[in-house]
Amino acid sequence: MQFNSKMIPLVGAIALAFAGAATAQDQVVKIGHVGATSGSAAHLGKDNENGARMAIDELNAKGVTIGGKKVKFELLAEDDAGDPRQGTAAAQKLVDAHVNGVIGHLNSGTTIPASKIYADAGIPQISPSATNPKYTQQGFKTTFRVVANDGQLGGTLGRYAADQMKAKKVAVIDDRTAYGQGVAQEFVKGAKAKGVQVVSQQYTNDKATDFNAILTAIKAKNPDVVFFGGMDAVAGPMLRQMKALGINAKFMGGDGICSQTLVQLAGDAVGDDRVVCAEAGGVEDTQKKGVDEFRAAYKKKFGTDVQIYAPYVYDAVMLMVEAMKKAGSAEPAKYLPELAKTNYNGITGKIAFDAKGDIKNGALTLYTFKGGQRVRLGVVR
Ligand code: ABU
Repeated sequence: MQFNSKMIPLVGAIALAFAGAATAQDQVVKIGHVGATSGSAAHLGKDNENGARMAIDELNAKGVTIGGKKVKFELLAEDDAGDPRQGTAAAQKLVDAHVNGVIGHLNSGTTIPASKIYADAGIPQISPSATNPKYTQQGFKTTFRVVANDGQLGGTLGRYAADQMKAKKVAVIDDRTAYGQGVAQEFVKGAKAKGVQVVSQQYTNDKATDFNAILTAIKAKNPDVVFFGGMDAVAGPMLRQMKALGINAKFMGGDGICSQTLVQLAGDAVGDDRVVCAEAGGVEDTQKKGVDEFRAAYKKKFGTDVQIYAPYVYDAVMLMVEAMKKAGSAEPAKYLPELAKTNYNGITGKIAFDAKGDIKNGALTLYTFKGGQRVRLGVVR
């Protein structure tokens, strides 16, 4: 058969069809991702998953060689709905699929039980958002985290309430999840150490919508600040109900409430400078340009804004692949020692791990909301 110019569109179409696919010689490296992509935290789970997809697509477009072989990355994305049982089922599914590494899960309540499954299988896991300290305190060699933990989050917010917001009396609510309970406890410790009085401690759950009883009890104590350990899906309606009850206290929470979505959920009850929250990563002025570029590229690709942790997920994938490149292998046992020695300059900053797998010198970024926008107050270490 003679090649002629009429065949060019056909050749082009075939080339395009194969451009993103692995060739017979390519080594396939499977990266698992797990987050709650259904349920009330679906916007956050999807945000994390999109961060992983950004990294994987970029790596495949650029072309990566590991141990002399061209590699094609595949993202195996699972939904755990924020439920611990579904979290362990998703983890087992990824282990059975022989993933080379896992990024996730979104929630502490799923990340912690899943981490035993990955550890038993020797598969490295990097959490980009689960902040409960227990995750990295279990003695597993496979657990890593690229954000600060609840000790830093809650403690810093407790001290901030005393020092900057001049709070004398605080009320505390948590949603009884591993994250909500943990961050609230740390807030209490931080605030009490500064002489702040905890006038009311109340409990809800991560699916609750009616807070009338607990807010009425809190109103009677007239706190300066209400701290909520939980997620934005619950914090939004809670803020609305605080407003309806005439509770004018400031409102604080950890990273789980620190999304732009809080504004949609709370409406004008979010107020100006009323809410203070913290993201468990510190984007310094010098990194802001890189993160802003990431946000713009993310919006172009997915048609939506970054919620909270997509940039951290992106960095987690990239540093995992760097460890594979350094080891010359994507085999978990071979690249795990390189992962533990990570010294990576990501878009979210410098990432190195301590002996437990937590980020060294972890930082927080404090935010408030003004005019319906999340506004950065500063980075705290
Ligand atoms: N860190 C807030 C959201 C995820 C979690 O730790 O449960």
